[in-house]
Amino acid sequence: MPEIVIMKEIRGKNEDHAKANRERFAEDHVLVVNVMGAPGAGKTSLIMALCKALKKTGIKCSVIEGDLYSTIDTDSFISAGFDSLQINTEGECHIDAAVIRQGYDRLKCADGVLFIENVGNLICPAEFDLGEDIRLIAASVPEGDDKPYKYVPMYSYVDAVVLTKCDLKEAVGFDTDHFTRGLRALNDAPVFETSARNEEEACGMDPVAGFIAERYRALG
Ligand SMILES: Nc1nc2c(ncn2[C@@H]2O[C@H](COP(=O)(O)OP(=O)(O)OP(=O)(O)O)[C@@H](O)[C@H]2O)c(=O)[nH]1
Ligand SMILES: [Mg+2]
Ligand SMILES: [Zn+2]
Repeated sequence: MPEIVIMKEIRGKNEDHAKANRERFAEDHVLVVNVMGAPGAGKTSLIMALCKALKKTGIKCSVIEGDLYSTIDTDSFISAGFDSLQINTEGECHIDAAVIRQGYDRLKCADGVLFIENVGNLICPAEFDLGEDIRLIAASVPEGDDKPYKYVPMYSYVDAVVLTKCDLKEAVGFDTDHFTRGLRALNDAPVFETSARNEEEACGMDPVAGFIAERYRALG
């Protein structure tokens, strides 16, 4: 049974907790990647593929999972041999910096990459700095190529965009140029195209893992 932290309330100002987190992550030589996206966008599948790719390059990965209820995603990471801890928000549609600190203090993440899978939601996770180094959105192609035009705060907030489920591009008529034009009106985050339907067919992961590994090595 994985350890679960229940998120109760926001204690104090989120920005103060985020600042303290950022200092602590830097002291511990931990690169933190906040993975956001809609429910079912493929966040867990993406993080799993990235953990495996980074492990091959000798980088240790841990995962904090944020969900309203259940330990389904944490169970997957523990089964795959990665340290993982579950936060259950019991109704809240985002996680905040204070609860991340509680989870972080229970995981031994030093000298590695920590992925945080945020609650599936394209709105308020963009209002809660967690103290992370990289804000990454998993944008699945079945959601449609118009999302940067509609979910402007989220698409303005991110440092990297990973298009997921690219195996479904043709089936759903996803126009990458239209998507990218909408994104470019907001920011210049790199866009990666991936598919993680199953392990054998996972593709496009190495450039994303390379982007994260480069940032990790830049910590010194
Ligand atoms: N076709 C296809 N399906 C995918 C891909 N990645 C994930 N899926 C499927 O999409 C569903 C959701 O994937 P998850 O990785 O659990 O998505 P999530 O964003 O973590 O979901 P929540 O945590 O519930 O919000 C699962 O049925 C996956 O098998 C992909 O690249 N291609
Ligand atoms: Mg998930
Ligand atoms: Zn919320």
